[in-house]
Amino acid sequence: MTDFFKGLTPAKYEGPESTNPLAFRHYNPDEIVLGKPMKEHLRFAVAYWHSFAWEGGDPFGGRTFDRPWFGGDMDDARLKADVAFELFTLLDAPYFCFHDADVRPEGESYAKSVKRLNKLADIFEEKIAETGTKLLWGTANLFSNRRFMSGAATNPDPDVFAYAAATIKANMDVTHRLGGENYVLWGGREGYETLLNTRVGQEMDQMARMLSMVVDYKHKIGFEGAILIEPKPQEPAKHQYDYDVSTVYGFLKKYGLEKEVKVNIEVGHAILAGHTFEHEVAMASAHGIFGSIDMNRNDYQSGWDTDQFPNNVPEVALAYYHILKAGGFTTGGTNFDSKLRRQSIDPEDLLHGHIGGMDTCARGLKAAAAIIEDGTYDKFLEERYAGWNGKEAQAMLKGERSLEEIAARVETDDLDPQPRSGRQEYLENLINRFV
Ligand code: XUL
Ligand code: CO
Repeated sequence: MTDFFKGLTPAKYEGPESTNPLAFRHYNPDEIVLGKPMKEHLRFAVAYWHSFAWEGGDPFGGRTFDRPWFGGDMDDARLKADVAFELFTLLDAPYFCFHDADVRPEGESYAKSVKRLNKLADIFEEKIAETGTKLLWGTANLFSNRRFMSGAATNPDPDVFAYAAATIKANMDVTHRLGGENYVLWGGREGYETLLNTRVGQEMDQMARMLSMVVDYKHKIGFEGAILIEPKPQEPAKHQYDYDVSTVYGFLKKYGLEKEVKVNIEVGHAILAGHTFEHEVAMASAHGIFGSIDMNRNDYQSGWDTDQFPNNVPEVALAYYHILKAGGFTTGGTNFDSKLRRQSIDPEDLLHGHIGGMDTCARGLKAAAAIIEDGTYDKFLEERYAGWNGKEAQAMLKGERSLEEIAARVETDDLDPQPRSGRQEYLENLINRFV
């Protein structure tokens, strides 16, 4: 044990009446919701980068956090790993996620960086066995180092493409070795700052080539997890190719990868793309590519990706409603891609952030389950589309009628469809009964 979380004890479920700020009031891991324990629905993960690697800087000021591992050598990396697994244990978090750059100091060469990554993976292997916390997903950081400033897969320099490919390989190997359940690709630099210096067609071909190699390699090494793309419209690049879920789907379809790759959807990224989070989940489900979620929230006034812990139950409830309707998570889970505010400098703040986030998600999940169990809402939707069950409607949908045939029927039957209320206010009131 380190003394980082000195005096803090594992968070326990104490029920909604508890006034203990370090207890769960809604997340009760073993409570059965729609036939299975809450923890199996939610599959929480802690993100290494925000909680252990981020130093609390902003564009106007540097480090505000004072962490004993910020020296950045291999001993510090080991200490960071010790503290990370202590937090997972205090929260009883079933999963964690990391980038290579979060866990190991960069080496002077590719080979040295990989060697260090593998050292950390040895440590993780032991800790996973010891604590039972598992790896939800691994990923490569292909955006912080200056070599990636003009992109990784989409870089105009093929040597950078090669370096990125090698880095992804190393991270897939480690993710596979650690029993990771997914491998994520988020392309913060896969886009452009100005079209003046960019060939978008060529860059998208490069990106698809990289993704195809990732899929091939996954099969070659027998990695059974899902390959996930994480959409985001911009930030850090001014425009990113993985703009939103539907853009990613079109990209996958164009390059024949739509059966191989799914999406990891992040709340804040959905907002930046001008959508709601539930919109992105619903679209992924409709396209058949729903994989996992990065849970957080954006500040609605700021216009950038603030990665705050979630605390809006009605929003989270609608997202979990769509996740449940999509069949729930299989390999995916709820990863807290959420960070403390830079003034929240105490170790205890890491607990407040995660406990509040886990409770918010638990309330959202329970509300979503209650909406489904009640059935009124699903029945409304069923009835709204019931006309499509008719014989002629089905024939139109299946492509058994041409435009001329339909035109003839409209004329013969003298069709005169009457508008029906969409009942938005009724539905908003209905949903409010559960949140
Ligand atoms: C950045 C972001 C990343 C990915 C993993 O906005 O969300 O942390 O989740 O690279
Ligand atoms: Co994310």
